[in-house]
Amino acid sequence: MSKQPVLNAMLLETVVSRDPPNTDLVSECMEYSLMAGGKRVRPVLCLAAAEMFAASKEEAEEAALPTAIALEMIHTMSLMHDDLPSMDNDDLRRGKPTSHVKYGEDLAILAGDGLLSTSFQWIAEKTPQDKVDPSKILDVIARVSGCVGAKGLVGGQVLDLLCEGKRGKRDVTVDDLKWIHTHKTAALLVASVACGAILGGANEEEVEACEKFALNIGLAFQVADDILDVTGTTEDLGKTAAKDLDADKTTYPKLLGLDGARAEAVRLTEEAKGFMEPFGDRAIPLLALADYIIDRKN
Ligand code: GRG
Repeated sequence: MSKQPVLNAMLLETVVSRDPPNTDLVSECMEYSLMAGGKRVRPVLCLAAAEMFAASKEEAEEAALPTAIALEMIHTMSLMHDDLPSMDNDDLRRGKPTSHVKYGEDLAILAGDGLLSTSFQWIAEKTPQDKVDPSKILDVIARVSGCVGAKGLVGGQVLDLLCEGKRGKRDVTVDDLKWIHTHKTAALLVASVACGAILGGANEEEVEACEKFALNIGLAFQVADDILDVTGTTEDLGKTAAKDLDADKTTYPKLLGLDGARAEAVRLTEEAKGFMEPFGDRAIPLLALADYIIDRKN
């Protein structure tokens, strides 16, 4: 992911204005969480989609970088809130103490809220209105906010909590699992690719093709995540002892078996690639990202 240095520098910029310097704990917590080693999948997808339609890489970056950064801020805050004691109650993320373990639950909630609001501020203030039609910027804001709410990440998280038995036991079906992941994981990936495409200059039909591609890779992403949880890798199935198939959480390997889950990830990715056929070679970066999503090691 060669875009990481640019993305990391800009993410840092979103929180550098500490006031008063070095004592602003909420900014410190935002920075800690943003810089804790994420793969930056969502901003990279956004920029790759923009590049597919823009006249040049430079134009794509200029138009889409603020939105790419905003998407990573939202992703980060969703992880911070997901880790909280009232949610998944995780102490570690990416091998480091979670935000609430390091800064306390109060600050982790507030820093997450800070990231969410700053994300929209970045799209609105930093997207160059002389280069991108303001109606497109509004469309992007509507899509990003829509994918966060009750019909997006928040809704997916709620069904996930219910399925984990947080409000009483219930049987979990493959359809439940698909709904959770469509909203909790895929929705942000769909917004990332669609917004990148819009900012790069795609027309409605092209944006729709991008959405279909991203929905499939979003679901494949989660299947791959479930496989990684069990095996530590998305490859080597059968070589690594299955750790966790009986744990409380319902996962694709648990419902489909490890080989079934791997086959589903490959099927979803191949279907995703089909939606990119009209774009020929211009889609190569997005196709490579689709492969990365199911072959990644973390
Ligand atoms: C966004 C307002 C708002 C609330 C959030 C807590 C919550 C509601 C939603 C949970 C969303 C969640 C944690 C989804 C899981 C998504 C996922 C697969 C995360 C892992 O993504 P990677 O592998 O992470 O891209 P890195 O560590 O690389 O950044």
